Amino acid sequence: MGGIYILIDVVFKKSVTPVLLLIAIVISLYYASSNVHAADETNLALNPSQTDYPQVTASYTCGCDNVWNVVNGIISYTNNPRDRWTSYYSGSATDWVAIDFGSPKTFNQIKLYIYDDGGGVMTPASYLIQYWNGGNWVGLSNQTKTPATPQAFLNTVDFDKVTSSKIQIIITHTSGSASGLVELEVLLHQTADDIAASAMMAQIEQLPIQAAVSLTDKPTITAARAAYEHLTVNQKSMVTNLSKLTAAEAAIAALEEALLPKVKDVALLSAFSNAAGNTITLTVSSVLDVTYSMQADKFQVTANAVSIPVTHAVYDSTDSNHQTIKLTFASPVLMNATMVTLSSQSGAFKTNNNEINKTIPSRAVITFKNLDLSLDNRIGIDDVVRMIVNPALQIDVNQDGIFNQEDIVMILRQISVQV
Ligand SMILES: [Ca+2]
Ligand SMILES: [Ca+2]
Ligand SMILES: [Ca+2]
Repeated sequence: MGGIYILIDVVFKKSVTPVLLLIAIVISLYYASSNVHAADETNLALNPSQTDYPQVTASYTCGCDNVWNVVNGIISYTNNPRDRWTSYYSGSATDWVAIDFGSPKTFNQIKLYIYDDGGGVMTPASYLIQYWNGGNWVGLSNQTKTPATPQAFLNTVDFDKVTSSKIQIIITHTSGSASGLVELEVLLHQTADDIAASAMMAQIEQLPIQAAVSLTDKPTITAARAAYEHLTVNQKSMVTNLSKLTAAEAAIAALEEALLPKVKDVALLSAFSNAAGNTITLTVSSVLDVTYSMQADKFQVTANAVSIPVTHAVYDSTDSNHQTIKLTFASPVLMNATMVTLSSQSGAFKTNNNEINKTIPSRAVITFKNLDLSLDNRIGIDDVVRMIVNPALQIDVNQDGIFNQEDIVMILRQISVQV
């Protein structure tokens, strides 16, 4: 605290011997050290300029003193400099000194530097501190006065943190004497735990709100959690905005969850085997994720009740819609098959909106032999016409329950590619 003088020769007004001088130095060192605030403890009452806020007033001030002396940052109990407010000649049993901060301030400690000249100005009988709650003057909660009864020099009052724009100190004078104050300090006194908890809360406050969290915030959120876990139990109990951290963590968990593939039904629109009998072409209802490694062993094919191992499952690069899968076999195993079924397990393929197929139960694959109704080893328009006109021959390709234009279009595609 720059600018503070600790001069206590008033205590030793009589002849100051070298021993008393030594005592005076020791005492002044004691008061100097007890007056050191933690770096972040600002005296909220300080106003050496005597203008604007904080503003200090009193019920009465001796004409020889100045009430602004109690907020000037100087602590001098001597006449050099003369630095005090006194109620000398007020004639009242009590007087008050009030500080108006001009705006709400948060504090939990007040220090009174009491002037006592051992004569006309004595340590008060008692003092009462109140804060303005916007409508009334009210007492401070959980006050601890050190010392319990007033004494000359420093008196410290600790209490629960309060936010207020004004305080007043009502002083009851010692009978027959006036009271005096050299300085009044209003502080937000912080313990090491307070400082640790405040730093943690500031770190949490920097986090984005839940709705604004993105995955790039994860390192910041993880760091905040690590810092919180590093606190002691007592420090943790003082962190009042932990819910913001847990909300940010929940947001990260939700974003990461959204990245995981969802298992969804993906409709299989058509399944045709080719004339050569070595390929089944599957068309699915969704656009495929071509970066996903398809799982050939998750497709099961049986031909005339015999299980056929699928050698490869590949994306059909000729399909610009990216909805076609080709299953290939080492030999023309399906060439003459008429009863081919296909099933697949979940995870066989993935769509580009991050959906993995659910298990597809056994369904018929339409073989070359199923379509070559004219038995001439080619699929021609005559085969298709024959199917259209004979309901018994119609194939519901997409298995949606009806045979209609959609099915016919898919069958017509077999003509061009498999003649
Ligand atoms: Ca002062
Ligand atoms: Ca034919
Ligand atoms: Ca259909």
